[in-house]
Amino acid sequence: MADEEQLYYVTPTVRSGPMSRVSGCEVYLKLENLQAPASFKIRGVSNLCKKAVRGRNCQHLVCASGGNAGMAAAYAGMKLKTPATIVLPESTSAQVAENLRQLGAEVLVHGKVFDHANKFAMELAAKPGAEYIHPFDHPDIWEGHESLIVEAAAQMPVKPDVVLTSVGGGGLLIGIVQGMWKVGWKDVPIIAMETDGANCFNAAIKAGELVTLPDITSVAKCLGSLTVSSRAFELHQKKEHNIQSVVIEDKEAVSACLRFADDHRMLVEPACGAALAAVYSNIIPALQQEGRLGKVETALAVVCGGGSVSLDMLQAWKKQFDL
Ligand code: PLV
Repeated sequence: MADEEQLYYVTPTVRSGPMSRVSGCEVYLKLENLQAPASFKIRGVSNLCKKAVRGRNCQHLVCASGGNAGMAAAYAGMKLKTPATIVLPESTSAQVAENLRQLGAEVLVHGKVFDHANKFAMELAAKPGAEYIHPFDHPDIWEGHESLIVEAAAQMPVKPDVVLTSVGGGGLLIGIVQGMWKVGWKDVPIIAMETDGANCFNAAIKAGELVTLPDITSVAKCLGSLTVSSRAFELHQKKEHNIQSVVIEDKEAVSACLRFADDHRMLVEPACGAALAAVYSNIIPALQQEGRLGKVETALAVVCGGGSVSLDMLQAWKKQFDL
C-alpha cells in the first residue's frame, strides 16, 4: 500500500557520462541532493519522526545535527505539525540555522562539535512528550535509509559491482547495507569514504575497537561525528558485508564537489564530495591494485547531498586548497 504520508521523494538514478569517462566504468548516481531538505537524511529521519508522532504521541521533536539531519527533522516536524528543536554545534553555518528557522524550527547552538550538541539535545528530550531524534544511530533511521537502495535497484538497468558512499556517524552506511540485503546485493562491495579529520569509522577499524576522535578538523563537518555507530563498526568487524574503508584529504573532497558542479551543474557539500571522490580520485583502480576490490563494470554512487553548501563556500575552499 502506498504510504500516504511519505515525506521523501523517490529520487532519480541517472547515468553520469562525465564520471563514467573518468572511471572507465558505468557510473550511476542516486540523486539524494534533490530531496526537499537537500539530503538523504529525510528518509531515515522522517521514518523515526512519523513513528514518534503517530505511534507514540510525541509532541516535540528534538534533534542534534551537523546540519542535514536537522534540516530533515525540521521539515518532518513542519509536515507532521509538531514543533522541532534542533541543536547545532558552533561549526554549523549561520545560513543553516536561518534555513532551519524558515522551516519553523527552534534553533539552539551548543558545543564545538556534533557530539557536544548531541549530549545537550538528549538532555532536552528527557522532558515529557518530547522525543529525541538521533541523526544516525537508531534502527528506524537505518530502516528509512534502506529505501534509497530499494529505489535504485528498481531504477538501474543492471546490478552494480560496487556502491560508493560517505560515512559520518554510519547511519547511511547501515541503511545502505540493509537495503542491499533486501534487494539481493549482499555480494556487492561498498567503498565507505571519509575525510581525514572526520575519520571515526576508519580509526575504529584500525584500532580494532570504537574510538573517539579528539576533534573534527575536516571541512566536511557533516561527517563530523567523533565516534561511529557501533552497528556500523560491527558490520565491518564481523565481516557481515564487504565494506572497504578509505580516507581522503579535504582537498580531494572539495575538488570532487567542484568537478561535480562542472560535470552536473549541481552543488553538493564536502560530506558528499567524499563519496564522489571515490570516482574523481581514482579510488576504484587503487583498491583493485591493492587486491581489495574485484572487477567493476558498473558503480552506484550515492549523491547524499547537503543543505549547507553555497557557491561562496565552495569558492573559498577552492582558494584555501589551491584548486
Ligand atoms: N550528517 C549528520 C551528522 O553530522 C547530520 O547531522 O546532518 N552526507 C551528508 C550530506 C550528511 O549530512 C551526513 C550526515 C552524511 C553524509 C553521513 O551520514 P551518516 O552520519 O549517517 O554516516 C555529524
